Amino acid sequence: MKISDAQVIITSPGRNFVTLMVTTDDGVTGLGDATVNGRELAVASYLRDHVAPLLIGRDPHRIEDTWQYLYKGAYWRRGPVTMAAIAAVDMALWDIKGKVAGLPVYQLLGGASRDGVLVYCHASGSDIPELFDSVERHLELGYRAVRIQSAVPGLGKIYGAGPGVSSGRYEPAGRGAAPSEETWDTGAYLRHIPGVFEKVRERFGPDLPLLHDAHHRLTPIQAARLGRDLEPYDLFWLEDVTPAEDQEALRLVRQHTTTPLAIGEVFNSIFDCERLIRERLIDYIRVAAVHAGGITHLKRIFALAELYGVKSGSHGPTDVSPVTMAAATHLDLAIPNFGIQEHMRHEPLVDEVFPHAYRFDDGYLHPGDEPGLGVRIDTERAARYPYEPAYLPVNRLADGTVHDW
Ligand code: GCO
Ligand code: MG
Repeated sequence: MKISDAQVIITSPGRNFVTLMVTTDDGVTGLGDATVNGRELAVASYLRDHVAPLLIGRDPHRIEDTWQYLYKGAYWRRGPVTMAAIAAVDMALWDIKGKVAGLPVYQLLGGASRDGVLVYCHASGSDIPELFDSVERHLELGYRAVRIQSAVPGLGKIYGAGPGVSSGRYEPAGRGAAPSEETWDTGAYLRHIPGVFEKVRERFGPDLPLLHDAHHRLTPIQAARLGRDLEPYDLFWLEDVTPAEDQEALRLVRQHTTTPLAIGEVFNSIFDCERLIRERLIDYIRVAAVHAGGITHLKRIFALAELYGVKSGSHGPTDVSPVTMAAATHLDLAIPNFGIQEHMRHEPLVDEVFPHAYRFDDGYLHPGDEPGLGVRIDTERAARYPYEPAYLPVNRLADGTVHDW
């Protein structure tokens, strides 16, 4: 069996997705996600111009060898563009292997270690009543763990929460020729958030697992203070407190708080989180299959994490395609150290372009039992939604300084 074709499909059913479709000479197809939010065409070119020609004629069953060939063979290693391109090839080859074997990918990964994959949803509001409504709506849908984001008085719209943002549907941030800009004030944020959690705990009780994302906006000592201030509200995790490239920052945070820490959605490789895991500076590693080298590389990261008692918490926002959600769900079901899975619902239009076997039921996702990853792409529908430039917002302080987020 040989790979005979590799096509890049760009579609924008409400937001942009880059998909690799690999076809074998037997007519088996596999799908991989290559979407890097706001930088989509860079990965599309990497795949089209530099990777697709190398795939033709290769044995699709040699997943590990292909991964090493693309990673070591390029000489230029790591980074979101390279690793998303490798991830797309990797997912497509796992998909093909599953289809040829007649087995869902989780069976190839060792079989189910649990009955379903616990997920958390996004609740947010511009004030407390709006936030409560958002939490209630998600509980009615069956969610058993909720990420809480809130607007901050005095600040305008901030990413993930704010006036006009309802029920976590804040993506995409802006479609147009340039990113929108937001204004940030860490002091106002640190003063406001603990009170929000106090009210959420009063209203929803002590048992509901609550999460919060600080979007890399804090210094280590500010993050330590937030972790400490949130201790009475017993968070499941506090996410991305400091800029992710500074692994050492988490040590200081760790020394000051018992609030569990999660990080990793912008990591691309095991080398980005090796120290965090080995030195037990985090509790959850949040890598995404698409941005960190696919199923093959995530397996490796989660296996390292298992040795140190760190659990998985894969990134699953609406800017990764259903192909990544499927890859994550197969892994989540199989690995021993699964923690939780992020689940932001895609718009119905996205699910129409990418019909999928994974399903949400009563707070859990299950990848389904279709051979392979269990996701298809309706290429005719996909073609109806051409690429549109879209960016994530840029964050500035009141004096105009560009700030982390
Ligand atoms: C999350 C994330 C997302 C990212 C987005 C960037 O925890 O879901 O922080 O909202 O900001 O994926 O493209
Ligand atoms: Mg996040």
